[in-house]
Amino acid sequence: MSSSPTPRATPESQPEAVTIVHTSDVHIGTGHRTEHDDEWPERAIADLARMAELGREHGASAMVVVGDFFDNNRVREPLVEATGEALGRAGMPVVILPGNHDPYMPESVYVKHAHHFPDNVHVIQREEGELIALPEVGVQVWGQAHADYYDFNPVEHTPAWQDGGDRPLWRIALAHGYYVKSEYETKMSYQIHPHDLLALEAHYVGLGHLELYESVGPEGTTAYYSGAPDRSGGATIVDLTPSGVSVRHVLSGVPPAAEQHHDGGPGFFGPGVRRD
Ligand SMILES: [Mn+2]
Repeated sequence: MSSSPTPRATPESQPEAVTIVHTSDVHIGTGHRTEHDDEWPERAIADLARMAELGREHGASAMVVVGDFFDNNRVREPLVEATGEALGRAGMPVVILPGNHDPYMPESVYVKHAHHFPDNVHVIQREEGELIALPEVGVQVWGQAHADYYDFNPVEHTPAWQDGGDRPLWRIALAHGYYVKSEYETKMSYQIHPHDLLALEAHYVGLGHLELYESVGPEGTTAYYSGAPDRSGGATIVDLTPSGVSVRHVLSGVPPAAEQHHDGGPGFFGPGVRRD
């Protein structure tokens, strides 16, 4: 649990308290199963349902999924249909940011099978950034979608935040990439630099690509990797309140899968399993 002051908020513009649930790197379409194999058609969809349930248990009124929701853009339609049903059952708005495994492009799952996504789902489509306002929840969500398989800066641009009028909206930024905190990350694709996080002027930055829960970012930001459901065993709960933003990782009770790496993280260059 941590708490930090919200940036640049004045008392009269302070939104009402809202809780959101943050997950990433669900990797639907790997076909991965476990001994928890009442989980038809695969663990990743059961993980998605569990993350939404954790959100509901902790009072979340929206969910964000920060990249690599699908393992690849060739995921077969029955799985997409099952995913859409699970998203519909989330019972809250869900904002999805496409990542490097599931970039938003004409042949992507998000386009080919768009009709399987229920009305509560909002997919960020634009590489240069897109703002999705959810005034019924009290939040606005911005992110830059991966839109091809090339390297890109997922926080190159800055959001044009809405003032929200009568009901101010919390500012949630999403980014799927590697936070650069040492020389090591400067060798990686999709770099996210400290000064770019600050420039977002967000109350909360939800990150994805690394698969363990972690707080990152310079002072003045509140930025977290949520942890992948199957690696971290849970989801990240974000309480946005007038006295500050507090963030914690909560467990679903289903054990994490055996160690494996979809993308980044320790062992990425070692003998660990990659799925792409
Ligand atoms: Mn990734």
